[in-house]
Amino acid sequence: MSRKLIVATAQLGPIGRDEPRASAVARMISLMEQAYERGVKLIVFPELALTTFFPRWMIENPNELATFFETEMPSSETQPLFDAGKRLGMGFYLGYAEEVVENGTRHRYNCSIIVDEKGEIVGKYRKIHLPGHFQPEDWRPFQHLEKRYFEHGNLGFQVHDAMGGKLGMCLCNDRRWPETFRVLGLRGAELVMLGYNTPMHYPQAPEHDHLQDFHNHLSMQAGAYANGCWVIGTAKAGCEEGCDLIGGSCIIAPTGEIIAMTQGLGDEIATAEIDFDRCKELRENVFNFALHREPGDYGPICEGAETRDRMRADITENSVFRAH
Ligand code: ING
Repeated sequence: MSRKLIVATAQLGPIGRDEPRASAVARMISLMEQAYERGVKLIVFPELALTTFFPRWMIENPNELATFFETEMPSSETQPLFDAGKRLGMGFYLGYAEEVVENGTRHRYNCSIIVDEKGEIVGKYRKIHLPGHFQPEDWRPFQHLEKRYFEHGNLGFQVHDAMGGKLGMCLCNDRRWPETFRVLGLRGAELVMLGYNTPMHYPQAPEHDHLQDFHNHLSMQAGAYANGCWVIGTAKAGCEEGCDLIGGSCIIAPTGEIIAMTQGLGDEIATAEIDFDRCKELRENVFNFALHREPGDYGPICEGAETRDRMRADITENSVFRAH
């Protein structure tokens, strides 16, 4: 029995700093209903899909910063999204800022979940590659304070059996690191879902600004091809609070081909039928890991943790997320 599924990338245009979650949720439900008309069973929303991309600002007031985080999922504000999924028989990937208390300590993560067609959360991921910086830097036209507001994700790269396939997740900057897709591929992912908020302007290397769309697709297409998996990447796009974010939300086949893509920078779906069984065309041949990989020669890929830990200790020492 073939394992085909009609899927959608559900791109969102800008979300205002003061836009209520109910507004973002209503916009996502509208995209779900459009997708339903096309027989979609699984839809992928962006990273931080409930709020504006708040790491672009230094937010001094802890009470204001707290307003960008979800302390429960679903909450009364997000429950309508779960209800719509159940009503439409549609699973979804949702990115949001998570606040949890574990052993009496508050932790904050840039997070995503998979919710199945019955409205059950079947997987959670916490962003591992946090880009940007910890201290605000006034030379920048906008900040990128993910290292300040979020902790390094502690759930690893996992694969979840749901919607008839093996589903993996990551978030935004993760897609630029081949290790992300390779770990998910080694764990059998047949579809990797990810959301992103990617500014067109990269302050440290403005000479690359015109390459942001290319690097976006290059990263995801390479990940799909080298691991024989489908990839759905979904943007929060457009000019959000004065910051231009790229679009280019797309569905990519295990061959690396982009088979569907959004055209604009607003709320928009692009859909396609995927077949999980097509992964075999790569995974049983050119990327037959058991037959062709040479892990004995890959040692350096897993070295360097001590340097990272030293740097991270410094960040945690000064962190704002330490419980007050
Ligand atoms: N955003 C960006 C991303 O990785 C970035 C940060 C932009 C890095 C451009 C490099 C170049 O797409 C997030 N949220 O990770």
